Amino acid sequence: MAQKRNRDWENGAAWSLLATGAKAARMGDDEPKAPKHDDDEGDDGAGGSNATLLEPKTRLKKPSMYRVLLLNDDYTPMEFVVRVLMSIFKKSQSEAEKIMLHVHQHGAGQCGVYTYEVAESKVHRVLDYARKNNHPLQCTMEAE
Ligand code: TYC
Repeated sequence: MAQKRNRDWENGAAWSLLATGAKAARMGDDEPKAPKHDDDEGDDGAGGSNATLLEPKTRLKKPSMYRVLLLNDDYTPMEFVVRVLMSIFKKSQSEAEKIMLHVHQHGAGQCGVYTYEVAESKVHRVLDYARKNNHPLQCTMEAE
């Protein structure tokens, strides 16, 4: 096995990617440590049989997530909003109708949760599509 993934988002632990041979990642061990050598003293580095030159260890941060919201207005047709939800947010017809009605009744509603760039792109696509079709539909994003 070339790599071992340790996914523990729910537990608040670091998201880590370890190369084989690295010392085991321990829960809650978030701070990078200096590479540990088995023989720190007295070795010339030229041929220790089990010397570890590097312990490759890449620690990845859990990405911040953003919810994309649709806002209600009095003019955008319901069918148009459903089409937006299906085409841009990949909702089924029934999910799209449910979200559209929620927005219609409550003033705003969540279309999905994405990383920053994906959320931003979806907001732009909604606004462009609405503007091209002369609808005042508004869409925004906020940190989760
Ligand atoms: N309120 C709109 C209407 O009655 C429908 C609508 C729903 C508009 C959701 C925008 O995000 C929206 N035609």
